[in-house]
Amino acid sequence: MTLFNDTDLFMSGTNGRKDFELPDADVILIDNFFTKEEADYYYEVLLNNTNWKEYEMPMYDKIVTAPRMISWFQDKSDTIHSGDAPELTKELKEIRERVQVEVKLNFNAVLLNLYRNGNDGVSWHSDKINRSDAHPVTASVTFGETRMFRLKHKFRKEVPFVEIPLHHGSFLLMAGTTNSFWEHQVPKTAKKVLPRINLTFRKVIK
Ligand SMILES: O=C(O)CCC(=O)C(=O)O
Ligand SMILES: [Mn+2]
Repeated sequence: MTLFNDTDLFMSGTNGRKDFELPDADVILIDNFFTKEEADYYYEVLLNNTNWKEYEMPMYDKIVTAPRMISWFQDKSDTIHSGDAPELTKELKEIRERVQVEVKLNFNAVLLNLYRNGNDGVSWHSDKINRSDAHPVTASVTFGETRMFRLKHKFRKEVPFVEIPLHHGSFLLMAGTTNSFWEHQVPKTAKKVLPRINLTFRKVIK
């Protein structure tokens, strides 16, 4: 398959792990976390076999349809309210295993986002998982089109914002105080882009 065949990225062999030296944040990027073959496989499976849903969200004084599609999966457990979220599929469990081995943390839920084209995106926010977890860790995996991921400090206007291209097969970790001090977004783009799938693994506590 020739989609997303960024030879520079996949042939560089650096397998680089990049630590961003940001104040009040702990952000790590690993390009090529999945091989091109693995990333192509997961992209196809997730794009075609996921029950993608639109959802409504408040925007100023209106309710609007979010510019992306989502699907939630969560482990079943007596102690956690999983709502209607189904169990993680075989492929989602495989991906989670790779992520957990890397970060040495466990996650019990994953949110899948589908950005169908450049009109889809997510506006500035930080990940709030539950009230009892002051510093939620989110581990994010991307398959498909490269889109920009921006981070900005919530309180220190003099700190420059950061722009990270998230490539096919990449992994991004936001740990420590990142979600307390920084917001992130995936801006819309006027470029003609193919779909992008993003998975954010989370630990939901009751
Ligand atoms: O698509 C992304 O890279 C980020 C998604 C995100 O921020 C979220 O689901 O909370
Ligand atoms: Mn987020």
